[in-house]
Amino acid sequence: MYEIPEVEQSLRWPSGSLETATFGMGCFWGPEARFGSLKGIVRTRVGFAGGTTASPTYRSMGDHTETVEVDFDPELITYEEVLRHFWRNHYPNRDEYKGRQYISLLRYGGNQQKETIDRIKKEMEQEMGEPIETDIGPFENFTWAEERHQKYYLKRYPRALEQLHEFYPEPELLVNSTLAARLNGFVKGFGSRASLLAEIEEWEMDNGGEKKRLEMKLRNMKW
Ligand code: MHO
Repeated sequence: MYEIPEVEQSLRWPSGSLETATFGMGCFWGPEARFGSLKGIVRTRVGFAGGTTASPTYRSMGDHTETVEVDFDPELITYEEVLRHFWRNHYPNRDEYKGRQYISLLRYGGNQQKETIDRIKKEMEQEMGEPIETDIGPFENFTWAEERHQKYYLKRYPRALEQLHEFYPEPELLVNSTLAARLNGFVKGFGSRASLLAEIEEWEMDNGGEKKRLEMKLRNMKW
């Protein structure tokens, strides 16, 4: 599965079993930051989904769409709430001005998610006052985008990355880090240092020492 950074391994999420949401809402850099800042979102990653082209890459994604995947704890944020954030933060009926690269896309991971989508879509159509044209279908595949696109906004801060290297020595560990997901949102203007410190304070971790390490890292971070 996903390799979790050592410093976050004892973090326990209340529901004990995470759910995944898969969606595209334009360039994937922004939504990864936005969702990464939400309480209950545990991990984020960006990639390509929704098409048939084999081994998509950023330069040749074929019929795939720029997609974000988030693992979330349904006790802290429900799929309903994720969907409302999704539809309220992009316009789902834009032209396919670059083929399928930037279309509004939802992929569901089972019948329960599908039913929730049907229900919240109706609610959002009322709110928007027009029919929603999001491309909706069952999850089939998701290919991770190249390293440089993961936590894209955080990558603009090489000095901070250097300080995070101790916790996340491999690129994949940074992708799978909850703290890095929050920081990627933070540098984009989502959430504040104070709100993040308050959240970490609430995190349930077996080992108090590791929580201290996370807090110290954040307190001492030089941007
Ligand atoms: N090429 C656009 C969007 C990038 S997004 C990963 C830009 O540079 O802003 O498609």
